[in-house]
Amino acid sequence: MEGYVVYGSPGSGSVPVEAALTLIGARYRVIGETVLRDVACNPDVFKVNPPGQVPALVLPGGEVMTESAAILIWLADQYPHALLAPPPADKRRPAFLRWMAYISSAIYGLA
Ligand SMILES: N[C@@H](CCC(=O)N[C@@H](CS)C(=O)NCC(=O)O)C(=O)O
Repeated sequence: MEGYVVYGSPGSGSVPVEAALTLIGARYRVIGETVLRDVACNPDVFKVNPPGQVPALVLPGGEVMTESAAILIWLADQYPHALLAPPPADKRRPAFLRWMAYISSAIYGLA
């Protein structure tokens, strides 16, 4: 199977995506800048994510996902063996979704 492609930068929101892929045991490669401010100047990023932001994740089938919370929830659901999140029927699931949405919408931007 062809692996994932992560568009990112050290210290950016691509770090948890890379961590999740590592814990899952998935094959992936990273395309990115060593300095976060250069992300906004990287034409490769704009090709996959027109707002020019990372993280962006290219799935093995070619689809592109953006938005950290969406990517992390999707990965957790695709690979339940990695135990990255409570499964959909788990009583802890509502709190998990609540915090994923809150962190990405209310806290991420503060950094
Ligand atoms: N809502 C997005 C925010 C992504 C974001 O702000 N990424 C930053 C890096 S951590 C970025 O790409 N900044 C460059 C820019 O906005 O030009 C998410 O949760 O993934």
